[in-house]
Amino acid sequence: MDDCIFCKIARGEIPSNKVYEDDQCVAFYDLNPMAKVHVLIIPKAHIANVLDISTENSAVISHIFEVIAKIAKDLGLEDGFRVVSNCNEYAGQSVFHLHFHILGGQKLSLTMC
Ligand code: DGP
Repeated sequence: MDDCIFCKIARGEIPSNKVYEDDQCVAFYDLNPMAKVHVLIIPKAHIANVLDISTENSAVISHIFEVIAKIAKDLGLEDGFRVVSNCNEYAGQSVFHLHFHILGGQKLSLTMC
C-alpha cells in the first residue's frame, strides 16, 4: 500500500521509535500517547482492520500477541496493561492499517482508548 503511513513505517520509510521488530511485525511508540506507555504493534503486511482478518492472514495475529507478551514484560507492564484495536468509524479508527494499542505504565481509567 503506497500511501499507508503504517506500511511506510514498516518499510522504514518514515522514522519511528521502535521497541521491537521482526520479519512479521513491528512495534513502536505512539505519536500521541494516551498513557505513560503507549506502544502500537502492526503486522508488516497490510491488513486494514479487524474486519479483514481471515483464515489466510490470521497467523500473524497470534504471533503479534506472543510479541505483545514479550514487550509487556520488557517494558515492565506486568502490573497490568490494555490492548485495544479500533475498528472503523464508530471506534474512531484513524489509520486504516491494523494496529493494536498497548497501553500501560499507570493505572488505566475505563475510558482510555
Ligand atoms: P487509531 O485511532 O486506533 O487509528 O490510532 C492510530 C494511532 O496512530 C494514533 O494513536 C496516533 C498514531 N499515529 C498516527 N500516525 C503516526 C505516525 O506517523 N507515527 C506514530 N508513531 N504514530 C502515529
